Amino acid sequence: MKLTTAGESHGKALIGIIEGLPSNLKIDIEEINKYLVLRQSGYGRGGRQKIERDRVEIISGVRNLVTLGSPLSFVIVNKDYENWRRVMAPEGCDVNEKTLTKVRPGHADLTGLIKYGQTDARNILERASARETAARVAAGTVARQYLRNLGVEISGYVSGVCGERDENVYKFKDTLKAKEQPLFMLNEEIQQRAMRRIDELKANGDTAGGIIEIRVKGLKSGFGSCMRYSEKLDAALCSAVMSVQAIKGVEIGCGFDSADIAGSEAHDEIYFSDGKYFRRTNKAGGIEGGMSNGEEIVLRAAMKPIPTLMKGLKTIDYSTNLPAVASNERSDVCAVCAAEIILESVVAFALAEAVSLRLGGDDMREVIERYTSLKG
Ligand code: EPS
Repeated sequence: MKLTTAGESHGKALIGIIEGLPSNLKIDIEEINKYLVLRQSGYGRGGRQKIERDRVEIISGVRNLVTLGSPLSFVIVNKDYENWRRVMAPEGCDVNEKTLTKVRPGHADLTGLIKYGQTDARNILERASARETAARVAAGTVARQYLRNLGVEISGYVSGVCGERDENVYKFKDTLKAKEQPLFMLNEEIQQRAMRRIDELKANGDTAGGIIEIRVKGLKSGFGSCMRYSEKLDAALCSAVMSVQAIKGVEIGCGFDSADIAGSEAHDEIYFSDGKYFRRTNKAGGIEGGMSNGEEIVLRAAMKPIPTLMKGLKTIDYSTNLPAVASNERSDVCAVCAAEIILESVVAFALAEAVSLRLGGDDMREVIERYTSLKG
């Protein structure tokens, strides 16, 4: 299974092509739209989200809401394009308007300018922008529907915003309520503090990052590989998560904490009962030896604060190399809820890839049969 995305932030549309889906997978378009709306939500989002009303249009690969086995392609139109046509139109436009040379520290602007031989960072930021993640949410929701046929569910919540951390341990079913909350947090007191922190940062022209926890329930053991490093499941998940704009760290299970504890405390002892292997703890986060072990997958990621600050950081003007204040027009103060939805989506896609690598299958019924017959 493979996903290609295309599209500029203020261009005509975002596009995705998913290759390798089996036939006979039922597609729920309203669920894709639900996740697109959720990606736009959350406390701390900026003005752009008032313009966009993301909805997917499937172009190919599906007939009467069922996949054909051919590439599934889709479009999400950028409503803001109408305001940007005169500076973004591929058919011809004014490239001297809306230029950006006061490069933003933390964004792709400066490195992209040098690498791609450009003089206007507009030609970099339009693609580097996190707007691209709308396409990954649409594709990830298709992957979620594929996994649901196998009994695999994905959830998650925000466990920290700018230092306001929730260290409580939650059950999978508790995490399902997170999206009803303004910051997708599960502890009301911490959420209130986090919202106040966002308000303070906004008033100061600043931005916030956060921590997101993703959970996967119901995946049988043996997905990934201990034989080929390139197919290790933890590596695939971490790669997918790190490919999301603004993610700077990721851990599975105990992650960084496991470096500080003894081996006797760091591993999950194994038991057998009623014909099944099980553990009473899950410090491994559901992955051992690069393979799923049948326990819940637990993954945490750190999102840095958004690099477009209304107060502007010190930088240089690329057109003169003289000192300047970084460009800003509008920005999200905190997009940690968006990141939560995006991470669920990229995790879903990476898992669907791992399942399809092991089980193959041209027809969804074949995939279900093969999955059901696995011991794990
Ligand atoms: C982004 C800048 C902002 C964000 C954008 C990512 O867009 P604009 O420049 O139009 O205000 O809102 O994210 C989205 C548009 C989105 O849909 O997530 C950036 O520079 O990365």
